[in-house]
Amino acid sequence: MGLKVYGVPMSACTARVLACLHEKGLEFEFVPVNFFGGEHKQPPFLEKNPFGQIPVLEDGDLTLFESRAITGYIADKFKDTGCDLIRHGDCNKAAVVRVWVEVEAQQYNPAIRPILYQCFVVPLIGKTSDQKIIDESLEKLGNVLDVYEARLSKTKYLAGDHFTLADLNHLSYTFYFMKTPYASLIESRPHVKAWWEDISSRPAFVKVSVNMKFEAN
Ligand code: GS8
Repeated sequence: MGLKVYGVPMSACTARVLACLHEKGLEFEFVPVNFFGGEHKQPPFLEKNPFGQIPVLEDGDLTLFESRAITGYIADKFKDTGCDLIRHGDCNKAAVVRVWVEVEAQQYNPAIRPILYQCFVVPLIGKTSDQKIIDESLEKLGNVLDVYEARLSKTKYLAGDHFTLADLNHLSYTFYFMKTPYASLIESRPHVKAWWEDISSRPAFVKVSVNMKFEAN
């Protein structure tokens, strides 16, 4: 019984998990969910994730949801395969990785997610984007990116001089953000821009991003 991912390739949270699996060079089965048909809200899928969201990972008898918990699990379980995404050999370095994993989840994600929702999802369901939400979120995101700019002027990656789970967890939302009219928030900060160009060109993510096909309105 191998690894199974349930999701949709264009979904950013699914892409986060796929990027991690490819980074580790792991074999897995991808099980497409009929998202637009509402399969994730039906009982068989709700047994895997009672919140009715993709992605889900199955590893034998273990079923996991929440993409960041899944990437953390993959990084822990397969720590000796591919690059060590949590710096397991050094407790202090691992703690710094976990700090920046939390920064992505607690600071970056709440700022960037509403912008992506307004630019990609709202037009898809035939509604008009709310520019006030976008503007407020852009301001929040700019403040977070100022911290990143200062950090990345000292270290190549967020948790130090090695690519880690902290960087990986940023990939899929930032990929879609760069397709919005607001990409200058990244491009105008030289260290953030260099970091983005570096992490987004990693072969594992390139493999995933070719299937991320949402278009911004
Ligand atoms: C969010 C998953 C999510 O929003 C995670 O896995 O990181 N915190 C969770 N999934 C969306 C698809 S976009 O990637 C989803 O399933 N939405 C349907 C819904 O919320 O009803």
